[in-house]
Amino acid sequence: MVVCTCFFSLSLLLFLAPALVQGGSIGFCYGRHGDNLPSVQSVAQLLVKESISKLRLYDYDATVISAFAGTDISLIVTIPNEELPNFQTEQQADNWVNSVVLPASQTTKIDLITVGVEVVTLTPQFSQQVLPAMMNIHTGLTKANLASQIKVSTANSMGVLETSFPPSSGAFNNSIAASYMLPILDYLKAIGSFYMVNAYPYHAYFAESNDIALDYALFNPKDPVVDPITTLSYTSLLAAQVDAVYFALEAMGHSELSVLISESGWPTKGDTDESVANVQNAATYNNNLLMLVQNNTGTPRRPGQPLNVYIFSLFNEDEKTGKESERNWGVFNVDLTSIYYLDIEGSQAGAPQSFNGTGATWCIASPAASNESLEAGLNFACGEGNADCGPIQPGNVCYLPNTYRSHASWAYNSYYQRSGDNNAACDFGGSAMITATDPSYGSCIYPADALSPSGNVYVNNSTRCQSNSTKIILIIFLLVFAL
Ligand SMILES: *[C@@H]1O[C@H](CO)[C@@H](O)[C@H](O)[C@H]1NC(C)=O
Ligand SMILES: *[C@@H]1O[C@H](CO)[C@@H](O)[C@H](O)[C@H]1NC(C)=O
Ligand SMILES: *[C@@H]1O[C@H](CO)[C@@H](O)[C@H](O)[C@H]1NC(C)=O
Ligand SMILES: *[C@@H]1O[C@H](CO)[C@@H](O)[C@H](O)[C@H]1NC(C)=O
Ligand SMILES: *[C@@H]1O[C@H](CO)[C@@H](O)[C@H](O)[C@H]1NC(C)=O
Ligand SMILES: *[C@@H]1O[C@H](CO)[C@@H](O)[C@H](O)[C@H]1NC(C)=O
Ligand SMILES: CC(=O)N[C@H]1CO[C@H](CO)[C@@H](O)[C@@H]1O
Repeated sequence: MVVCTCFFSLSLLLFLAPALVQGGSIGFCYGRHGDNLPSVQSVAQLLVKESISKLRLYDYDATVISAFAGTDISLIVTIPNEELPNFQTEQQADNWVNSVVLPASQTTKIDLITVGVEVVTLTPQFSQQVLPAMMNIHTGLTKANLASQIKVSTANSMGVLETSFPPSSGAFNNSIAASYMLPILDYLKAIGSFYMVNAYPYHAYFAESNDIALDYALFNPKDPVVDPITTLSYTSLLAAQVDAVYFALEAMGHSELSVLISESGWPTKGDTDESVANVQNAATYNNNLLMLVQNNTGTPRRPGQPLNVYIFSLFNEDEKTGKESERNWGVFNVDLTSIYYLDIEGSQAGAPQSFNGTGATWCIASPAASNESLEAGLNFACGEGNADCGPIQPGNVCYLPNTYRSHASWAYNSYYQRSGDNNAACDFGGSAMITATDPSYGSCIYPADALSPSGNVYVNNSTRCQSNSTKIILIIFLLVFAL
């Protein structure tokens, strides 16, 4: 059938795409404030399996670092804020470099050392110790011949900006601009390092939900926000935040610095006043964030400049305090299955170009599930689960491909939709996962939940192929661009 042909050629093209799109990188943050977290060794295996090659640690624990020895995973390690006083002399920093970094660097890739995290906003009492510690550590790395491979920086929150909207008004808080920020920026320039920012559209949206559209926070470009001064058009709050930082850097005479997004993400669960913290929005945000990186579009102020992003976070952290959302930023369950589908390699054939956060969710077989668990889940769903398993019977529209994964996905989704999208109904012994990507293919149209906007999900044949053609134009564009 015509429909099928256009989909198959589409997938072939999409598989080529990731290799052509180069520049930006995607990593994960590995927060460990949990009492139920998997072993570091199994985390290393998970990253290898998921082709995740960058990881940000929040300390410099030697046993954690060594779990990544011999892998292609490169690490960011961190000097925690309260340890900054221990790095105030060259001798102290040399000792640390020689006892921690140098031995680890023989077997483990280390990219960068973060000297304090959000120090001015979280622990201002240590502010004056950040730059001396950065200098001493960089000097120690130089003596150990490691300075060319390991950069040194410090991570800031968006809170160091006095203004961030419109992006062109981006400026550092006056009370720290000259005294704190400028000397650090001068030093970052001198050593060729990045400006690191933890950027959370979730927090900005949560603080100002009257003024910020959820679609905009989730990268859905329906109503772009135009900067009245530059007339640059923003389709996402994250891009606006990053550009506000670029404008602030420019205002300090540091347009040469590159921004590294050292944290960003979206929580899957929150308190009752945090209803936008849910699996659907988290899947939407993070998949669109990945697409922004893979698209290589950069930001309006820095078009085409590769974005390097660390997604916060690998796991939920049950020992964190504060609002419910604080404990629920994870992408993976502690049993290492995914909480939701994340297109880490950008190879997802047939995915919509942009997820709509207020749109639908589906339940499908987890890529990690064994045939045995899928068979058991399938038998349950089609048996006592009462799922609609007609379409996967021989000769019917969803019979092919005749695999456990494909049949289980259909049956799981049917069961999930009939349960009214209850997250608990998408489990099947851990062999199932929720996704915000429509799993439909050809004439096999997966039903979606009641939340889904009509036309977006229950598409008929002609609308499916319209979306193919836009996708193909995108791919052709990327091919031309790559040449
Ligand atoms: C700027 O920093 C000062 C001192 O830390 C703080 O009191 C003030 O609220 C900050 N201003 C903004 C707009 O964040
Ligand atoms: C996303 O879906 C919601 C709910 O149907 C709709 O109101 C909104 O316009 C959609 N956004 C985009 C960008 O399509
Ligand atoms: C990626 O690029 C496509 C085509 O330019 C665009 O439609 C889509 O919105 C972009 N997605 C993101 C998240 O930037
Ligand atoms: C799982 O089953 C599919 C057929 O449904 C088969 O192609 C595949 O090889 C099986 N995988 C394993 C690991 O046995
Ligand atoms: C299919 O979608 C097109 C475009 O939205 C619409 O004009 C047409 O009536 C639809 N056909 C059916 C059978 O629903
Ligand atoms: C798609 O087209 C095929 C062949 O024309 C038809 O059998 C099928 O019912 C259509 N599916 C939908 C969802 O309209
Ligand atoms: C660009 C492209 O090949 N689009 C195709 C998508 O599917 C429709 C319906 O089969 C075709 O007519 C288009 O040519």
